[in-house]
Amino acid sequence: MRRILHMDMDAFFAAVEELRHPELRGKPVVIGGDGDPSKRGVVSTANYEARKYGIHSAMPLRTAYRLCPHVVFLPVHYREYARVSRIIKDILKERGSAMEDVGIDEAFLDISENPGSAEEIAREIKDSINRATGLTCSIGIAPNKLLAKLASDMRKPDGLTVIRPGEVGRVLDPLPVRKLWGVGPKSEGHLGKLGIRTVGEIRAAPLEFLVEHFGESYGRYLHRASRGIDESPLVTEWKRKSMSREETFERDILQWQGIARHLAALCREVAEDMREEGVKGCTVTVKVRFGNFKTQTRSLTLPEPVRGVEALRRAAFQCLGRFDLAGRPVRLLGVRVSRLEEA
Ligand code: TTP
Ligand code: MG
Repeated sequence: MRRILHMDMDAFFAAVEELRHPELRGKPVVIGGDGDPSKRGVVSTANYEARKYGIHSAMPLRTAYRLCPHVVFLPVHYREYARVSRIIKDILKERGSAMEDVGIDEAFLDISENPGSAEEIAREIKDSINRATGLTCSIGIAPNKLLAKLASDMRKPDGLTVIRPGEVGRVLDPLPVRKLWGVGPKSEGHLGKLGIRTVGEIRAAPLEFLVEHFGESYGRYLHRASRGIDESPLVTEWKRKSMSREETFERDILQWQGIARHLAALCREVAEDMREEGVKGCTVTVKVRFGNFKTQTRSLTLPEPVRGVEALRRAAFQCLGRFDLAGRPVRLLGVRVSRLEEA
């Protein structure tokens, strides 16, 4: 049984500013843009005091001011947040578990092999982060990434939530569909028109119905996600890298056949590299540099990771088809596979 931990800092930018300016404690604070609501700009984050007025990330600063004129507005000091973020990530890395670095204030850890109960491990991490930075975070622990991320969001701020395999239905069913990773405002609208507002209602829908309305890949995803099923691996740092080959030609190539031959050869080389490294990857990118040094790329992300030369070549030629090659000599050609995972 896998045990995945998700950590998310509470009101991160605002919390760092409150540390730097203790006089802000207890006041509603908004971080965003130049910190001047009369200028253009959006809210990066609001502390929990300010959220009580309905202020949230991505809202125009002007709107935030209208909702609560006595909010304290501060500009974004990104370098300071990045510095604190590094301290937090180092604490997580020190534990020696595989880590996926998700964003400035978020990470997944695979704690399947760690001794101790989920609660003990989470407490230790929360305490270490708090001692080192003075900040609080929320932690979720569950059998996979999908559920761990949901769990960390359930009791914010300073939360600790464990979802055990037997509780998945009870926890997921009442949640609004938007809480599921991968359900944005568009899908939420589409689901709503079909009378589906909660995760439980997605779960009650037959697979065929979901596939009919959302397509094969996303329909299947919804079917699985609504049951709390997610086998996606952690994307740790080494897996983040890509495998690529490129070739600069002695003479620019104008003939499509020539370009196609070189592209096929590059695909064979990349596929061979991937086989040796034991990896597969979802995103295929083709790079073309033209005779005038103008460089363009076209990418394709596949629902299933590619590994063998055949699948890679098919994807690469789809990318090639999206360049306007007519009458333009090609100087360099490259193929890259990224979003790698273990094969
Ligand atoms: P979040 O973790 O989404 O938000 P948060 O940490 O401020 O609050 P919560 O307690 O709900 O986790 O994002 C982390 C930081 O990323 C946030 O402090 C500011 C920044 N951010 C933006 O700049 N723009 C955005 O739209 C969002 C969502 C976040
Ligand atoms: Mg956060």
